[in-house]
This record gives sequence, structure tokens and C-alpha cells, in this order.
Amino acid sequence: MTPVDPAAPYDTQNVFARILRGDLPCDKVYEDDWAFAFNDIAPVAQKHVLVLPKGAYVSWDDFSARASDDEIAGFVRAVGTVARQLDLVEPGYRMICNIGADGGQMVPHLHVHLVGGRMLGAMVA
Ligand code: IU
Repeated sequence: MTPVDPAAPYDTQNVFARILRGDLPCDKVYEDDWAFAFNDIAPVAQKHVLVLPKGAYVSWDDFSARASDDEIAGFVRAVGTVARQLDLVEPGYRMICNIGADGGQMVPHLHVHLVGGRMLGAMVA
């Protein structure tokens, strides 16, 4: 898999688009009108969930530039709801959004990682 080119048009065949359409299976943990969340296939901690907006956005940059206020509000609220659903709030957790090639984004549909369930190390660049 090659890193995401944030300038490329949205690829409707990307793996997360196929998961959102139900064409590929996933371990779903949450869904509402704006967002969809599932357990990461290669978790880096006891809890590692990906939260995606339902709309077709390549990256955070794409989303923040093109999404409607309702989509943005719905997605941000959903991320918080998923964190609460996973009981991450009181012990604390990390929210990560990789953007583009230098940011290490591999799948070209915006997703936020929620990682927790253990004491996380210091952020490293
Ligand atoms: P990134 O932010 O694009 O680098 O992260 C992609 C994540 O998607 C990574 O943690 C993968 O383990 C995860 N993932 C997945 O959960 N299911 C898949 O089918 C694929 C990747 I491909």
C-alpha cells in the first residue's frame, strides 16, 4: 500500500469506502448518520478504533475544506461518543489523524484513530 496523495481525487474503491458500503467486513463498534467506527485490524493498544465520516473525504484537509457544518459537527460528536462508549475518557486516550504521505496516512478515506486501554508512551515524531 502506498502513502496517500492528499491531492488525488477520492477513490471510491479504497478499502474504507468498501467497508462503509458493506462490501468488506469489519468489526463495527458504532454507527450514526455521520460516522462509522470499527476496531483496527492491527491494534497498537488494547483499544484501537478507527472513526470515519460517512462522506467521501480523502483526508482531514479535504474534510475541513469541503464538508458541511452539519457533517463536521456530526463527525466530531461521533468521535467523542465512541471514546465514551469505549470507556476511554476517564483513563485517557490518544486521538491520531494521519494526513497525507508525510503524515503516514495509508488509507485515502479520512479516519481518526482512538487508541487507549494502557499507559501510552510519549508522542514521537
Ligand atoms: P493510517 O492512518 O492510514 O496510516 O491508518 C490506517 C489504519 O487502518 C491502520 O492502523 C491499519 O491497521 C488499519 N486498517 C484496518 O483496520 N483495516 C484494513 O482493512 C486496512 C487497514 I487495509
